[in-house]
Amino acid sequence: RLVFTDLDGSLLDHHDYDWEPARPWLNRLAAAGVPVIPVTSKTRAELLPLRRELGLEQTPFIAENGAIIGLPAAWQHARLDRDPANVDGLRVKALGVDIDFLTRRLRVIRERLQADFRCLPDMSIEEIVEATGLDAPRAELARAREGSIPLLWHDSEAKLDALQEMLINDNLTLTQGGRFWHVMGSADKGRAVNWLMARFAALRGVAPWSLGLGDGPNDVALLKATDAAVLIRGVHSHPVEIEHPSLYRTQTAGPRGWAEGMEHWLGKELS
Ligand code: 2M8
Ligand code: MG
Ligand code: MG
Repeated sequence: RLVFTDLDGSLLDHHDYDWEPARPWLNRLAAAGVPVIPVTSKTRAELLPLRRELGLEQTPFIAENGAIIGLPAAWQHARLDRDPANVDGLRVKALGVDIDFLTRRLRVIRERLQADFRCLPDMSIEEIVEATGLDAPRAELARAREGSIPLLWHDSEAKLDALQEMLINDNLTLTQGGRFWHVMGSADKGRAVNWLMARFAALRGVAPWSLGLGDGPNDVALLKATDAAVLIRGVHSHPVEIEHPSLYRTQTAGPRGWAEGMEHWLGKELS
């Protein structure tokens, strides 16, 4: 069994990033040996302290909306991973495109569209703190992008459609997070989840049973990739549209909804 989970607005509260209500379930899953795999818009740099805090250092992670995958030692494969591991023992896979390419493309698109939007790497620490409620050190880590660029959109719907059209034409992807729009290569959370399930199968010889949890439009691909899914009540203005044969919608939001979804799918089994 594998649990794939979004962070912001799901395991972590949308406003203050608290995860206390999910703690008992994280402990239960750890005791049962069920890996909890973060699947997030956050950067690898943001995940390093967070994984420590959440007790998820032994599990892989998916960062930057599916552009980056991090594999701890137990998830590395002698034949499939040929590049050397990082100093921290992690192996990092990039499924998207080079960040410099993305930066350049967005610059050109801004010129052509004359659109008003602000890219997170161009924002000051104060602006990021103001927009997200992160503290300054965490805001700094959010700026360390490797495969995706979050942006705040200040222009019309029509121009947003035009942006999307230009991105698709360049084989790039646009997806919506809690506060930002995110631009990346042809990566998404679902592809990265499938990649990790294939890795699990390569290591263990069996496909895993998987549970996915998320709250936003950028989690639809993640939820669709898993056997059972939890759509956590969000703070989003428009409802998330998804069809899934085994979907549970929570009554509560954030980490409370996360625990509610866990109880629904695994409550009996891990009692
Ligand atoms: C951004 O991601 C969230 C995901 O829902 C958003 O779009 O609102 C990213 O910049 C991420 O790196 C950062 O940690 C997060 C903080 O709220 O915002
Ligand atoms: Mg979210
Ligand atoms: Mg997210």
